Amino acid sequence: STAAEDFPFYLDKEAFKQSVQRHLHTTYGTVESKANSLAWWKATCSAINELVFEGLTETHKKHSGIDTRAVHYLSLEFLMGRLTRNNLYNLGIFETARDALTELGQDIDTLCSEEPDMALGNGGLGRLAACFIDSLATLGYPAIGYGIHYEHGLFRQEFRDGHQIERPDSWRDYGNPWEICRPESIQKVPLYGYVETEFGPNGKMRKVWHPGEMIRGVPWDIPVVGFGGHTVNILRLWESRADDYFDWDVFNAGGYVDAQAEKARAEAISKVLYPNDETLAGKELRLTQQYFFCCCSLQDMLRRYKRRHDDFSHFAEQIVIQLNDTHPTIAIPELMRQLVDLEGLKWEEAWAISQQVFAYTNHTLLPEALEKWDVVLFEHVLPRHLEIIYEINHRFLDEVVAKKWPNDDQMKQRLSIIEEGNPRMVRMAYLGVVGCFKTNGVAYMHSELIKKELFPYFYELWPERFTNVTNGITPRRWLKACNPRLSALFDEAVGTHWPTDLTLLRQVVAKADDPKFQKRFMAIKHQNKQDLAKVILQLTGVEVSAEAIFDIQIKRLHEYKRQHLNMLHILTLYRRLLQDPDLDIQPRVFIFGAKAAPGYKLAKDIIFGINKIGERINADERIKGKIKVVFLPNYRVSLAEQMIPAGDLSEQISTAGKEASGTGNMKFALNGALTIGTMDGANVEIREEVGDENIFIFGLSADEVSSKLKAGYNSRDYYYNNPELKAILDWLDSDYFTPNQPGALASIKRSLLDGGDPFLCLADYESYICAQQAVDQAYRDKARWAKMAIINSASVGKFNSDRSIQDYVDTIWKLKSYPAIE
Ligand code: 26W
Repeated sequence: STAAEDFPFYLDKEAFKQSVQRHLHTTYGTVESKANSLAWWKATCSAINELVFEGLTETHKKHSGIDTRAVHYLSLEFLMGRLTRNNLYNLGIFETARDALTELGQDIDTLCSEEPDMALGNGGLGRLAACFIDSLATLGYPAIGYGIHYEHGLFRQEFRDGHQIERPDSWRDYGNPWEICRPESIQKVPLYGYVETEFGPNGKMRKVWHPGEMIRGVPWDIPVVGFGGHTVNILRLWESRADDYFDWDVFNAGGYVDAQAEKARAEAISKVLYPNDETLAGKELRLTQQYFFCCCSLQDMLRRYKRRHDDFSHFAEQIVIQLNDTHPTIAIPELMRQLVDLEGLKWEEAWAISQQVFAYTNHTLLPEALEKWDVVLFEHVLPRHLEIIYEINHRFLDEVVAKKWPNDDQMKQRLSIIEEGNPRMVRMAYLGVVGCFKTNGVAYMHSELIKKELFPYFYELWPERFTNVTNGITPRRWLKACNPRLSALFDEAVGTHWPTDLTLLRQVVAKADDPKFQKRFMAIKHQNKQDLAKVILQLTGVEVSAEAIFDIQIKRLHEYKRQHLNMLHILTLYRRLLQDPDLDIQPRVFIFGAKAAPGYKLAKDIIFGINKIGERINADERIKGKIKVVFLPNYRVSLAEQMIPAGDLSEQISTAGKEASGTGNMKFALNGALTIGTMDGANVEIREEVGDENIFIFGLSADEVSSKLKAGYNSRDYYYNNPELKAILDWLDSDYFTPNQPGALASIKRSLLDGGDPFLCLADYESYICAQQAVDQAYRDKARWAKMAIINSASVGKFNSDRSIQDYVDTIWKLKSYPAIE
């Protein structure tokens, strides 16, 4: 591990021990003989916090002292997971704490698993935000994350007879030791009501919004400890509360009960994270959530700015705001409102500032994920913002579009932020592109598709606004903390600086052929697989062998990610084994983890299908345990940390052109799994880094996918032309996997045939099966596999999220680094 002297907060074991004991007594009012693991964990956190808060104060002093430019990362999701282990590693005191706790009779792993995951996100986008704030603090950049303090994060998933059941997630039930409430920074948020045009004393016209309701936003700060402990930034999450002033009105009118109802309505805003990923529901509460946190965050920024400046001439030098997808784009008209209506700036001045401040990251090309809001709903919730959007749009169409394409009404319609139709809709992605100085995609290929397919005319208008920043992952959480065995091996091989300079691992490529190194590398993988096998047994009751290939697909359940293509491979192998029980295949365990959006019927059917197929296969003695299938319930960050170090094969099999980037693919490669994948998202760049001979690429390219769809794709052709494919699909109509429930899996087959197979599973089936055969062959040659695994692990330094952040800094944010503590 990194040398203690590299860290500013060296704390010896005795001091840590005493601190934990003191907190056990004086913070939690208990004693060693009574305390359970939860109490010990909390006391440990309090001991850690003594260092964290010191770093927080120092960072705050440094950054406010020099009045520095800072990035404000607005995101509806931050998928933080657990923080204890992460904070210990980032402070450089993990070993100290572990040994201190051992002497207190406590096991650090047990204590760390007392912490509930902070599951304030759905998937890739939320986890990316979490990796980014880790990297920002590690690199010493002035930064703040802004989001919502959801009372309930993403639902907890249980299986009942193979079906997904959603249960509420309550991550703060017993208090969260990391968060600090900041009532001194409460903000007020207006909603509903109407707008009036008034004339001021000078005869100047102005718009006045008379809100129908006022909500309070209460900030909770989560300290974000950078690796090395030199900077501690904050994540500021807003909780909604009823406004007391409003309560009093209703109360005085004799409406005590009504006042309680008002309170419940207000608190509903931050009650629960929407569990939809890639599909929008158009719900009023979701728009309210988006506005609520943007409004609070902007007021917070303006308040801080105004403490040091008496006009807005330096605003765009001090502040840059990154919008994590379109979810916070309402911040653009909100800044205009605050500057024009509240601060009295001229429209042109305010717009010039606004245009220099905002940048937008797009995370998806799927049409069903592109946010649009019904104009009528919008006007009801945010009447003033709709006016402002009309004004932005009007000026854009008249001054920009009409200049470039004179007398071209069709072009105006195409580019309008308002989509004409019934109903009329506000296109949030267009508002993003028009209101931001940069729009970026999250992998090279995705950024190209944004220019060519998603916003071709905007690209023609403003080519300089479009750019790429390839995603990354923090190597602290996704290697150092989750895979201590491999980390120790790398420490030995290249020294201890790889957690901040991941490209150092390239040196390990030279050892990829060394039999001794291969042995050690694969022994570690084997131990990690044994650990996961225990978890699998505990969670599913299924016994699996660490000798088998661990073939893992973990990500949200979605048709475009094609968990059902993986399922078709499983069915193929199973059928072949039944036909020939002596078939020579490498034993495999197929491991899944995925949550389906509660309203996404087919996604839930696929989960059910995999569970049922697994039950049948796992119980079938004829195949002698050659394949097993397990679906681990309640996939989340902390489970990913146990699964990824144990992966042999990483399934990245989305339809080409659909996965913007993927980040799980990076985590697996870094931990020595080989990728089987399509030419999609960041897979393309992973292939570039590891070399074509160290990855299993299959399937249609994005170009081939779109030409096939244009030419009229007929999945039935594949069904009728491939008897094996036909047989396994027909299996789904039977009750073979669902005794007494014939046809319970038929919806999956139907989607692939009658449904037209929109994500081309059948077109890619044969190529996928071939690639899987190549995997099987490669695994037989232990030395070859080891070499490939080592090369993967050593070659993906590019995907360090520190590099992503440095790219954002260089091309978009233009920040300077100011580590607070030397
Ligand atoms: C409106 C509903 C909704 C909710 C969430 C639409 C879209 C989303 C997200 C954009 C979904 C998401 O997490 N996208 C993923 O973002 C990752 C980080 O950039 C990428 O690696 C994934 O490819 C992308 O699917």
